[in-house]
Amino acid sequence: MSNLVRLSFSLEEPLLRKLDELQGKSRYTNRSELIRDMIRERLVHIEWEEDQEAVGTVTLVYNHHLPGLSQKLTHTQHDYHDLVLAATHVHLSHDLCVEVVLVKGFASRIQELLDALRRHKGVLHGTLSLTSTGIHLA
Ligand code: NI
Repeated sequence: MSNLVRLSFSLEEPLLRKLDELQGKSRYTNRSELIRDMIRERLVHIEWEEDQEAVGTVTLVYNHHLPGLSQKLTHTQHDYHDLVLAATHVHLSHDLCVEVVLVKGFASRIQELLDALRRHKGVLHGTLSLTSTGIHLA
């Protein structure tokens, strides 16, 4: 772990109140923890903007009764096999399935995979949760 450095900086009073509100809502025990996480959050957004390598999960809810849909979704994942680390399928109900795909790769290609999966008829919802490989955050 890196050495801690103490620093001081100036903030307008209303902004300081907002910071303390954020700390209260997020249940951080002190401002330093909150500010550290805010800096990391910004760094991760810059990684995405610069299309660096990212890690994420694609979650799809779909109706498996549509002819060939499961096969099409598998086929699309094979098209992006260099991104896919793992996939888990759960039968949600008689009709519906959820599939969670763990991915690692350039942020833009992960977004491409999500778009390609969502385009298939019968996919009711698809989301992407993107995070960092963590390499540039330590
Ligand atoms: Ni299923």
